[in-house]
Amino acid sequence: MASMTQRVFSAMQPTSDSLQLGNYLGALLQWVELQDGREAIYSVVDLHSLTLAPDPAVLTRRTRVTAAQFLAAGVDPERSVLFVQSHVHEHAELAWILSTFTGMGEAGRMTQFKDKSAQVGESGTNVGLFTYPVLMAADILLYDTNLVPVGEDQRQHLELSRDLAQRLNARLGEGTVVVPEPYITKDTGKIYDLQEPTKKMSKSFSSPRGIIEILEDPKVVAKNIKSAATDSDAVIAFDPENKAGVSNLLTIYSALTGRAIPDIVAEYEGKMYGHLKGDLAELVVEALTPVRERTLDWVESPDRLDAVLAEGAAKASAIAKVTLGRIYDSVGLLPKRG
Ligand code: AQP
Repeated sequence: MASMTQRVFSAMQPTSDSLQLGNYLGALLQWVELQDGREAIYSVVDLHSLTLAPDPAVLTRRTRVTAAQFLAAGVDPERSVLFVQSHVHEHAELAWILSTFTGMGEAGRMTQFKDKSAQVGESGTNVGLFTYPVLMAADILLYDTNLVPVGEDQRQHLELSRDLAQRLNARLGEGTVVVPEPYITKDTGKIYDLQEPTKKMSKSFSSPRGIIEILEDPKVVAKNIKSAATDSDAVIAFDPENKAGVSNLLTIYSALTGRAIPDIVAEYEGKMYGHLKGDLAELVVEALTPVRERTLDWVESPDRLDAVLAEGAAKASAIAKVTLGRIYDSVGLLPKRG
């Protein structure tokens, strides 16, 4: 059953040619940190990304480049399992079982479905987009996961995963699955769009000037930070409600330097927004440049990258097979002989 060491699971979709700063600060840095002393399993969830109807060749390319960015940011294949979701068929199978435990009403309350379906319109809204959180619950429960490091936008989906785990245990017997806990950082759990600082930064939905992409040309990164939307009262203060733009910049500054926000505010007292933006642009470029360079190295060695993913899929499959078998038995599916 559940392993003695705490198990961590998280994933990202290959929905862009580059991850964005929110993915990096809100999730990826925690993935790297949680590798210490725990059993970490990370995935590129390509099945999820099919909900946005990607071009097939683009999806293949993005799957590799997403995995490359995980490695470049510090996911260590010697210590963690890194794999592509579609390489482990148990994810789709468990999602079916979990969908029979999910109420229509509770799935319909997911705010990300409402947001994404509004963004893609009626013609782009498919059933997969609606059942997305059920597949996400399957991703997590398959690995007897204790801890799930994600950004704030995934909190509601994680609640559903917990509810489903508790429901399975209540109906099928305690210990059928492990109930996962969210791991969401308070400060960087939500990094905002630079042009619309009340919306989260997003790979698929932010505008080119609202986003910081990890793999972007450093000149564009700097330009986007320097032209970030701020208010007109020209006072550097942390006040997310009334000064969303500058507060977002201060959050990023603090995350990259490890310095407390009041400290940074004190340093910039009486200075112009331009000062803060110029310094932050340098900090962001400095932090992202090595990640970009290491990603390009991995992308240039697709065989090496595919070998890491193949090894990860074999390790993930070995765990997933056992969990799914246990759940199949619990729900009463007739065991296959021979
Ligand atoms: N702006 C953000 N601030 C902090 N964390 C964030 N995450 C995403 N945006 C921010 C976290 O990064 C991981 C990415 O998960 P995903 O690829 O499944 O997609 P998502 O949550 O929907 O993120 P995106 O970047 O907005 O992707 P698209 O555009 O494809 O929907 C998660 O842990 C998420 O919380």
